[in-house]
Amino acid sequence: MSTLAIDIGGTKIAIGLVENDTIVERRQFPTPLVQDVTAFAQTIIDHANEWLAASKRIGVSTTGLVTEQGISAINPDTLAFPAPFPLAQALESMTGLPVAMLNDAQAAAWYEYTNISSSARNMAFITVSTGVGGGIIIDGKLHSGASGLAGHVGHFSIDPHGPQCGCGQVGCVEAIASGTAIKRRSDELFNPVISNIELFELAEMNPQAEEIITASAEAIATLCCNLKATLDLDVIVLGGGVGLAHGYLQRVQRCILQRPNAFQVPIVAAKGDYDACLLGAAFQFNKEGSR
Ligand code: BMX
Ligand code: ZN
Repeated sequence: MSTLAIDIGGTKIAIGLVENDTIVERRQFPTPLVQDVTAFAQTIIDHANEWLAASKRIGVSTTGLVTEQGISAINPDTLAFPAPFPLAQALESMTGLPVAMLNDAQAAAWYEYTNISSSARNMAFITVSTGVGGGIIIDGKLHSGASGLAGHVGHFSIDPHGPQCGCGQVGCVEAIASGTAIKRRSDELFNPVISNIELFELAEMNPQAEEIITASAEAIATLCCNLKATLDLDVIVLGGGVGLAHGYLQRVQRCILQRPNAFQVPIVAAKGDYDACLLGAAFQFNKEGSR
């Protein structure tokens, strides 16, 4: 059965035609303004137009808190949904196809869990991208909580003197470690400004660039150890543009190894690579998974 998969991130939207858990067609485009839900849905449909006839259903994974009423922002700096943004309803009425929707990292967590090559029962997926998102699997089940908020681990406040987060707290992991936070610090240091990809390349010979990336990796390591202490996880899966950048996972691993044994947790790269959230968008229809 063909599924039109849509992954809405703070920076880009990826869409794909997914058959048997494989992406057979894929494209991406910058995330448009989130104001008018019909216009937003129309932009997505326009990009997916030639795949619609083949699609039997639509799976969406999106940044933000997903409820029956729509999508809302926990951190409007990541994507400022005018809450609640009824995108599933709009897509359903405009295409006539059934639509299912989950938070992006929750969707990826479920996909990654059913594809992990171990007997893990308790797992977290963490994406380090525009924001820092998370999805939690407890005893083999996706745990989204009564309001859908569970897994928003980017908003663990870990430093009372840290930077302000768009969610209203101070010192959130997201405000320290996300691609947005990295870019903000990098822009303060480098003139002319450089991209995060250039920052990672520069880090090999520039200690200031390395320091910015290490601060991010340290915050993610703290998050991993906090999650281990809270949920006794078997493994953590890392994804996202920053999470999968060259050498980032190794930096997080090195920081974790400096913590007490009890809080150490294995960390692996997402099987779905940069498309873990897109695959998760389609995979949410497999409620029982394959394990
Ligand atoms: C934010 C939050 C999460 C999301 C995470 C990663 C919003 C709009 N988003 O913490 O719901 O999972 O960012 O999002 O509040 P991404 O856009 O970086 O993939
Ligand atoms: Zn926050």
